[in-house]
This record gives sequence, structure tokens and C-alpha cells, in this order.
Amino acid sequence: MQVRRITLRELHMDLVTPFETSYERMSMRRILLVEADVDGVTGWGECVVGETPFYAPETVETAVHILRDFLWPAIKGREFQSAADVWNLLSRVRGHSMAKGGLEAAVWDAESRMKNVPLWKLLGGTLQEIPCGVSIGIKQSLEDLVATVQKELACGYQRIKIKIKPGWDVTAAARVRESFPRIRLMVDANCAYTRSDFPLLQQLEAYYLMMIEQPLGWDDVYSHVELQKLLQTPICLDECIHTEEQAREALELGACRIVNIKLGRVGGYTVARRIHDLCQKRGVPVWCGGMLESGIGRAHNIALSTLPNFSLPGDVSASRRYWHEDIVEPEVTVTPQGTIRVPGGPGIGFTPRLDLIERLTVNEIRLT
Ligand code: OSB
Ligand code: MG
Repeated sequence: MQVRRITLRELHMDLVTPFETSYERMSMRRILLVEADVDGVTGWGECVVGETPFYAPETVETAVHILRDFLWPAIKGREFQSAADVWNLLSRVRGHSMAKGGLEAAVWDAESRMKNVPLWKLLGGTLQEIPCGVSIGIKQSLEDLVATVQKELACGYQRIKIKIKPGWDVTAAARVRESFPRIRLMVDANCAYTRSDFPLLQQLEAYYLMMIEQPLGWDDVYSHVELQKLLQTPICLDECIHTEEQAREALELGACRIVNIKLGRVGGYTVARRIHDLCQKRGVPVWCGGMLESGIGRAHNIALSTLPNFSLPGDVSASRRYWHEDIVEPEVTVTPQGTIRVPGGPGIGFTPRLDLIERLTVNEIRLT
């Protein structure tokens, strides 16, 4: 098969509620979609780049540049057997995982539509219903936080993750744990701490957290090794893991006991599946992270989450938590048990709403 052309679209979408992390507050997203024509069949992917380089180095501008000037030329006119081969065609470009991941995902969607099978089956997925958690941003007050947790639990979500930062950590965890003694609770620091904060991070042990996600530097595996030695609570790495080799390093050194896998952060399904398999062999559970995706990226996260070692609830939740109107039909919904039922249709199993996509598009680039 060959990719005949790709179209990049940047959409502006307002979040239902602003989302605050240790590094920024977001109230809208610049969503970058990739539409790929593969032998006449259309597939869709999402580059999960941020508006800023504060989570990871890539932004919308870098992704468009790399896609247009390097990734498209690398794939244009090339014959390949399956979407699983796309990673090799793109691997000459170093880094830029989110740009690669969005393009690769579009080809996977197209291939599974071509074969008339659900993408999750083509990937080797086995779970037909995936467990869901939510990621709750930093709030104005502890009361606000508790009320938000309460609301999400009432929707059925199976685990609660709260964002922390210096000044909003031990007190926030303590208050939520006090209010909800038995829930599955975890925290995500997005790299906000350093080695001098080890005593503070040790205080979090008192709240029976499932894990502490990415407390230390985005490129600092070794400090996580040191911290994990001091903690009973498992560390989960997010920002530190961009490649299969980094995942192996982290597991080998004992930097974490759980891995968050995001398609964009690792450059697509090929590496995501390798990290999944590696963790599975070592008995390390994984879960699917989120990047405040539109329905397209969310549908891909659902497909990924069907692989058997995605045994912990992910940050894959209902469309309505993010958007007044999502760009796929039907929108993503969660059962009262806090699960998503995996769609049975071909490809990602959700249909892009072309009229709405067009309305929200602020920039369109066709590459042929
Ligand atoms: O660290 O997991 C993260 C959102 C944007 C960037 C990084 C992260 C997040 C989230 C939200 O935690 C997950 C979601 O609900 O999509
Ligand atoms: Mg995270």
C-alpha cells in the first residue's frame, strides 16, 4: 500500500473546564488532525502536541514543520505492506514522536478500514471493555477539588488522579483521601519536583496512593531510581519514556513499577506495542495516558487500551468531560461501571464529523 496524500488540519476547540497542571493552565486546545488517503481509503490520526513546549518539546508549529518537510517526503511514493512498517520509514527523523504518531495512527485507521476490521483487532487487542479513570486538574480550593472528585465518582470512574505541584500536594492528597477512604487514588506531578523534595514526596506514602506519576525531571530517569528506593508507593513514568530503549532502561534500573503509555509520546503504535510487550514480560502493568484529545485521538487511545497488559484504568474518559461537542459520531461515553465498550465497526470505530471539523478548522495543509 501507499499513502497517496495527507491533509493536516488545525482545529480550535474550547475545553468545557480549564485544565491546570504544574506547568500551565489550558482553556482551549489547538487540535492537529492528520487525514491520510491510503490507496483511496481515508484514515484519521491526531498529533497530540501541545500549544507550548512545557510538557514535551513538540508544539503545533514543530509538528506541522516536521510532517510537511520531512515525514511526508519520507513516506511519499513508498510502497509498504502494513501500517506496522510506517515507523521504519519515518525513523530517520530523530524525536518528533507526536508528529510521527499522528501520521502513523492515520495509516493504521486506513488499513483497518481497508480490511474491514476494527483497529483494535488488527492491533491484537483482547479487551472488549476498558476500565476508565479521570485526571483532575489543580483547583482553586480543596472544597472545589473534593466536589469534583465526588462528581466523577458518581459517574462511575474507577480511579481518580489528581494533579499536584509544590504547594498543592500533601494537603490535596490528604483531603481527598480523608473524604474518600477507599477509592483508587493517584497523583501526577508532571516533573514539578527535584531531589531536594524527597522528604516531601515521602509524606505522600501516608495516603495509600496507587502510584505517583512522573514526580521528577522529564529527562531524569536516574533520580527516579533513587526516589523509588525510598518509596513503597510505585512510581509511574510518563514524560521520561519516549522510546522502547528508555522503557527498558527505566525497568532495568528500577526507576518505576508502572508505565503510562501515550501513543503520541512514543511515536505511535509500533513503539507503544513494543513497550506494552516489554512491560508484560516483566509483570509491569501499563495504562493509557491522555493528552486532552479530541474524539479522534480518544478513539485511538481506546484501541490501544484493548491490549492485554493495559490492566489499570487509563486517563481515557468520556467526550463530555472535555468538549461541548466532539468531532466524532457517536461521542465517547462511559458506562455507569466506569468502562468504555470498545466499538465493533471498522477502523477506529467512530466516524469523524466532517462538517464540524471543517467549521472548527483554522488552518488546512494538503500534501500531495
Ligand atoms: O501528564 O498525563 C498528563 C494532559 C495534558 C498533558 C499531560 C497530561 C494530561 C493529563 C490529562 O493528565 C489526561 C486527559 O484527561 O486527557
Ligand atoms: Mg502525566
